[in-house]
Amino acid sequence: MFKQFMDINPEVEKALEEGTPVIALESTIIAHGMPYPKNVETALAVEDVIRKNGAVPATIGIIGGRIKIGLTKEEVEYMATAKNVLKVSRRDFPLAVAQKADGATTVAGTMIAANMAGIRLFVTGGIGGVHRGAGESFDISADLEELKMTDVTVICAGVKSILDIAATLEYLETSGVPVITYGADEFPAFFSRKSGSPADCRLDTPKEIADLINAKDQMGLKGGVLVACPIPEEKEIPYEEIDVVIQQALKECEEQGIRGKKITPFLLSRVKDLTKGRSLEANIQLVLNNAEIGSKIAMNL
Ligand code: PSU
Ligand code: MN
Repeated sequence: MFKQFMDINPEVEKALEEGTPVIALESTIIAHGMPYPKNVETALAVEDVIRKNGAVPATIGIIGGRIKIGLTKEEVEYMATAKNVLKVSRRDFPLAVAQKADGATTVAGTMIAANMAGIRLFVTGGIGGVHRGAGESFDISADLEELKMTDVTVICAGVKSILDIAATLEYLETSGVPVITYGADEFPAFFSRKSGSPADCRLDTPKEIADLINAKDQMGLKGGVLVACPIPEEKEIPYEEIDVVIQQALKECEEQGIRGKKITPFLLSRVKDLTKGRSLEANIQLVLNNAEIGSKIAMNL
C-alpha cells in the first residue's frame, strides 16, 4: 500500500536484496535544519562515512509526491535549495502525496518510510521530544510517538536542551522505548556531553547494541530503539554556555507567537545565529560521529 508511493534507489534496492546493511538518513535536517551549502556538504559527507564503513546510505525525502528511498546527489541538492519544501511528519504524508508536493521527512517521517522499505537503522543529529512547558502547551514531538510504534533504531546525539530532556526520557520510558547511551554514564544533550540526566542503559560496543536490537526484534516487541552518542569531547559546547543561548531563543519564540511545526526550526535557526555558526559546526561534527557509530552497529546486526 505505502509501497506504491515509494521509489527505491537501485543501489539501496540491491543492498536490501543482498543483505548489505542500509542506513536511513532524514531530509528535514537538510531542508529545515541547516543552511545552504553546509546542509548539502554535510548530507553527502555523512553518506561517505557510511559507505566507507561498508554500509549503504538511503537519504529519505519526498519529491513531487513520490517518497524517495535513497536520494541522488542531485536530489539532495534539490531538497537543500527548493522553495516550499514541506516538513513531513506522520500527519503530513497524505497531504504531501496527494498534492504531489516536495517534502523533507522528520525523524518520525523517516522512520515510517524506512520501516516500509525494510531498513532497520537510521542515523540523525537530534530527535524531537517533550518541549519545556509541555504541561501547558501539549507540545510533544510526533517523533516520540513514532519511536513507540515503529521498528527502527534511531542513532542520535541525544536531545537538545531546547527541550525538557528529563521529561523526554520519562516519556520514552512510559512508551517502552529502550534508550541506550553509547559509552557514557550521562545521557547527552546534543551540543554537550552532559545533560543532568543519568543514562538508564549504558552500552560500550556496537556489538552489544546490535545484540539488543536483534533480541528486541526476535522477541517481536514493537517499537523503536534510541541510541544516544555523546558528541566527541573536543567538539562539544559546554552545557552552561549553550543554555544561555537556548534561553534567549525560547524567549523570542514565545514573544513572536511561533506555534506547531515551526517551533523546532525556529529554535534551531536562532541558536545557530546566536552562536555565530558555532552550533552549526558542532552539529555537523556530531552527525558524522553518529554515522560512524551507526555504521558499526549496522555491520553487527
Ligand atoms: N532536532 C535537532 N535537529 C533537527 C530536528 C530536531 O536537533 O533537525 C528536526 C528533526 O527532523 C526532528 C524534527 O524530527 O526536527 C522534530 O520537529 P518537531 O519538534 O516539530 O516534532
Ligand atoms: Mn511540536
